[in-house]
Amino acid sequence: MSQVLHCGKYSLPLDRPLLMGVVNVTPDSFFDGGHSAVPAQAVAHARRLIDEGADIVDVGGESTRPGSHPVSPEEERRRVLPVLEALSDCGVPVSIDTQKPELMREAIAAGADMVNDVNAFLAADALAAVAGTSAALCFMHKRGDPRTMQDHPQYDDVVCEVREFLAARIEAAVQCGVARDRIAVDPGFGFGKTFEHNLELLRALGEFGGLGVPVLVGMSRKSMLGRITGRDADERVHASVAAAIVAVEKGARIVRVHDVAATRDALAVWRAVMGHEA
Ligand code: HH2
Repeated sequence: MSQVLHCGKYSLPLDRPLLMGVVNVTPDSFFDGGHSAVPAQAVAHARRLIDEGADIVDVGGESTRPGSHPVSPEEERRRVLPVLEALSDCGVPVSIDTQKPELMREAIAAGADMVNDVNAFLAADALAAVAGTSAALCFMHKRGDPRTMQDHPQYDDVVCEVREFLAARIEAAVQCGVARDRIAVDPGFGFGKTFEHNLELLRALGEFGGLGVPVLVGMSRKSMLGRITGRDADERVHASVAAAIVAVEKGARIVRVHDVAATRDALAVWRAVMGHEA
């Protein structure tokens, strides 16, 4: 695997776990909906996460929580473009979390360094929108769409099926001219998976290392952690930090989190114990 992830204007070293801080410019995200719904609030939140140690900030204008409804392209654009423009000089790569090819293009023109697509660039034109740029691509696995994805998801072998899907998406990107050192993959915790599927994927995360690109994991505040702890999303910080550490221990190179400061401190302890420099 490459030792760096090429990400627009940046090259991110992969020899230590990277923190991707979540910035949801939405009224309805499952945890932080409404906290940063106005662009100025979202920019301030992103800058706070960067001060806390975020290596990447991931800006999204459409909730993908189970049961959510899609937003129009105009509305998504209105939410995120001013935020991306304001963050273009923020000092860390800015990622756009979108499934819409047109917005991918506009976001990159506005300064985005990475495109994080929970639909794995399956929309017509999505790969073409990003391939010819220098932006990094994160391919996430999901089954179904947010409205129905948690209605009895079924797999014969969830680990094998998710891994093969991601391997095929990497090859599709490479065929379009995307260098492997611009690619990250994500098993997509909570996206068309039962609680048991999520745990199976986490236990087997090491098997995704063979894909040859960095693995990104997002479990922060998600309902699988509520199921384990019995706590609501606003009380899941400790569980989220624990999940991030387990993911890194199992080989994740990037963790997508709402709580950057807490996760950064926990990762610093983990790195010290593992004999890495602080
Ligand atoms: N999870 C969410 C959104 N984007 N992207 C990747 N690569 N991996 C994830 O696990 C992932 C993601 C959902 O979390 P959040 O953005 O906090 O909530 P919402 O979709 O309700 O805005």
